[in-house]
Amino acid sequence: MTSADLVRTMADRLRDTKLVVVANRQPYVHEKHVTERNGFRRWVLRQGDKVRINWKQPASGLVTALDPVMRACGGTWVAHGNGSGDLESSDPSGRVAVPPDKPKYSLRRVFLKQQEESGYYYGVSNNALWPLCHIAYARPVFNQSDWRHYVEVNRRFADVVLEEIAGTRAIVFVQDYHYALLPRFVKAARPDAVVCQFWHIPWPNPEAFRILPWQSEVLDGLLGNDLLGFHLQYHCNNFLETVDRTMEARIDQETFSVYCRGHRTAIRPYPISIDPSTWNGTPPGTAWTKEVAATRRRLDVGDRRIVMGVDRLDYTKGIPDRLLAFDRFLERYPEWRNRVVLVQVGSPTRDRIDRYRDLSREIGELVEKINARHGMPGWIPIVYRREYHTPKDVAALYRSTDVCVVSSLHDGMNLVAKEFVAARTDNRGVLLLSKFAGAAKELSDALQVNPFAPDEFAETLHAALSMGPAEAERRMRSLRHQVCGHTVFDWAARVLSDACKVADGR
Ligand code: GDG
Repeated sequence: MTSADLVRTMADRLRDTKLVVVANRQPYVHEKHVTERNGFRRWVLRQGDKVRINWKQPASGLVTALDPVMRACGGTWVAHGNGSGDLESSDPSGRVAVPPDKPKYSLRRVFLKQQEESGYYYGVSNNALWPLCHIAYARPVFNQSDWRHYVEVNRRFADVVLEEIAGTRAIVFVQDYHYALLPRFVKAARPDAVVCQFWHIPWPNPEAFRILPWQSEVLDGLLGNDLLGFHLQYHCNNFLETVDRTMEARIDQETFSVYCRGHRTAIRPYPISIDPSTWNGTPPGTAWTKEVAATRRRLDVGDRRIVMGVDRLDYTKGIPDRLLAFDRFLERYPEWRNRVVLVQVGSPTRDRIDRYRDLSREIGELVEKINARHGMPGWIPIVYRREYHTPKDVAALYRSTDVCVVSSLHDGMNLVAKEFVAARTDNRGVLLLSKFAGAAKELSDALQVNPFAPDEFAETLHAALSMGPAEAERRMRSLRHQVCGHTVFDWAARVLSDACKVADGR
């Protein structure tokens, strides 16, 4: 399904219903840049300085998935305004039309105090719920003061949603673990509104979940939804089992529903995807060849083979495991020395949390160590770029690489795997994919690997680099068939159609 198909499918159904998306992440961030008279950049303003406000799209799977949907359907996206130029670029109530260069929908920014952001976003969301839901052996941190901010911020966002849907039929589509309590708050004030939520990360088994001090509050909040979606049936099963063990609720295994306090919540799998048309713009031919040549020159890799990873610098993505596997691969297969380069693109993220800073340090040290161990004059085995890349650069990297490695220790879905496949209109390139990424379920023609097992990982790298062109092409064709046939618009149409069915039943 394309964006136009989604508009056709949903426009009629949503005609008299307002769509409101709630997500921590905003789809467009405005940043202030201060330029001194002599052209240098500074952050403290002085007289005579020029302030420019630029906007960009943040690196996020969620934004990648939902912005095309909102551009297609219209409505309002409620999000945390965290950019240095957000306040100035919004109206007094925090609204701004987006995309800024071609407005299609409204962004309503909620501005938070530093302690609120600290407790709700860094504390509960990313230092408690994120490690709790990912089995990546990082211990969750639970602070009562963070929890108080989480409750307050959920309440603030719920109030803004209620303002946005006042006097109108509405479908409220809540994103992720930052808003486990909001559905109940909205539902209590507006029982007629359809509230649905998509949980973009895995749901753990009940044993892992039961250490959460606020488990009843979180589950009660989520059961305020009419519809709750996860990427995989497996995550839905974990959720139902968790509710069964924790709450006074009736589980209907036939319809995958929970009945609690007289309200029904349907639990459904909706594997998320991407918009292939944003990745397959360059057809094989002259432009492609030029782009690849320019990318190779920029990376200074000569004519060596490229193995590549593109990730947010998150400990669930298995980046150190990938580097260690590459180290072992070079040790075992010295014939590949000077013939291959691992390009690792790491976009900094959540760097106010110690564990993320530690990870960044660990990756930097590992890269240095491995390069020192194997490198030789004229060959640096690992090229590490710790910075945000533009979407155009990411696409060029996908097209230039021989092997794309996604080695998540645990991942709800993983969109990089799907983007890489979508970008390969030449039907070349090999995808090496962790068994523990949700995407592994659909992308069975990828070479699958257990990232916790360095020997197996090193062997799979060797298999990927040694794969013959016919087999690589057969696999890539099949992967492309899967990804291009199940787009983010199919995902959105399925969730929103199910939400509309709930609305029709009212
Ligand atoms: C969650 C779940 C689920 C990365 N670096 C740059 C950049 N990226 C983009 C990639 C991709 C996205 O970020 C990352 O996708 P993931 O799927 O790995 O997402 P998470 O952020 O962990 O998100 C995940 C997803 O939600 C959707 O439900 O798949 O399992 O954890 O789009 O391209 N983009 C740009 N520059 C970078 O440097 N432009």
